[in-house]
Amino acid sequence: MYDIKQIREDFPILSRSVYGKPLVYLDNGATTQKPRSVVDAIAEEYYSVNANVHRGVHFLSQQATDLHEASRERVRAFINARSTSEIIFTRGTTESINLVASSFVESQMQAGDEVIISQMEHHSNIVSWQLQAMKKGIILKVIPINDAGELLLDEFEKLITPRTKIVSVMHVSNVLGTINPIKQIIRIAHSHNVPVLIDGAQSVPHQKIDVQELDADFFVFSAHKMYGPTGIGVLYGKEAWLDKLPPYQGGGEMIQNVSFEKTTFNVLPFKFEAGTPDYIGTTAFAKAIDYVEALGLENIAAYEHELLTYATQEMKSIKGMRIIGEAEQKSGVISFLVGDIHHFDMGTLLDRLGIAVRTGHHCAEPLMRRMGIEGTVRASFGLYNTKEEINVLIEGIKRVQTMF
Ligand code: 7TS
Repeated sequence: MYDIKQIREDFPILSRSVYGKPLVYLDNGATTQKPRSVVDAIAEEYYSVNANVHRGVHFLSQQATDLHEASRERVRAFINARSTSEIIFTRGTTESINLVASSFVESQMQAGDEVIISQMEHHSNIVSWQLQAMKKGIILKVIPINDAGELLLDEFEKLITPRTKIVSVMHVSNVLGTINPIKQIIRIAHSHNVPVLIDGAQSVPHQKIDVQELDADFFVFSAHKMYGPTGIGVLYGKEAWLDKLPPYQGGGEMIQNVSFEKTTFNVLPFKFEAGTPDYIGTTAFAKAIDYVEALGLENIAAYEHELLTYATQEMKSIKGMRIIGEAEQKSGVISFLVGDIHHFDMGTLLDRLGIAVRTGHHCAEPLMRRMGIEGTVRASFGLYNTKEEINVLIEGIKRVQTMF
């Protein structure tokens, strides 16, 4: 049962007001709010368990380690990875991509080799590769999109050459809402023996992910966009690939034996986890997974789709409305511009009405250039949003319009 009233009560922040108006939080693409169970887990572990993990014989350290490793198992089951060796905890999507880009380019690529990304990528999936490309003379190729904001798959296949070593694309666009056909992309890339990294930052909170069914080689996401804590993310990688990649950072936890002459590295997943991990964060992250799984990702997806359909229909009735991103397969993200009202003005005035939306280029400047705009206003939905809130947004947009 999708009891929206109960759900909203689980998120204390949703009942606060902003400028004397009830908060309407529509910036879930940037980060989601946290249910009580997630926040409580953080306090409880600090109050009653806290100790560093993987290194103590004492009781608390064992208990903290058990909680931390149970969270890894929780993540494994959540995305249906084969083994916990394939689940690396990172600081977030950005760090996960940087890890793969750094270790993959270093060990698997030569000058003149190619990486394929897409026109709609978040800067984290552009700049991470660019930084490595500059060092080694790697070429970045870009899958183009159509005006609706969909990847051109025929063009994608044409970009693949014998020098293509990896494809790195987002699952769901944080700007357009487009759900990319990643299963097809992975199939095409694999038919040329090219591995694929999927940036799942905007998909994991909204649909069921099965990394084995997708056959993704790497899959990355952030806890904070799925009702979990900040500072925790995941790099899933197939064991065969992770075994081939060198460590990303050096330090404690990631070693087996160290001498000044030679150091041997720890087994997976610890080889990629240098230093004290955010073991409190991972416990809270597991609670966030419990939360979305209790509701059911299929139910969340269906509910959010209903919100998207309703909001799209209502927004289209506004004069001068231009929706950026009209892909057939779309997630709960609506980017828009109204008449010649600047996105920043629209966002600022909506904020005064208690409505939190994001404005700007959304860390996707190349996409903005492709769409011929500087930025958008973006409303992005989460599992706790309501049609009433969408009505407030629509009325808000109309009110802003009358001011211009
Ligand atoms: N990839 C995608 C598709 C994203 O949407 C984001 C963040 C990231 C990567 C980076 O995630 P992080 O957790 O490492 O920061 N996107 C947004 C957004 O749309 N508004 O604020 C952050």
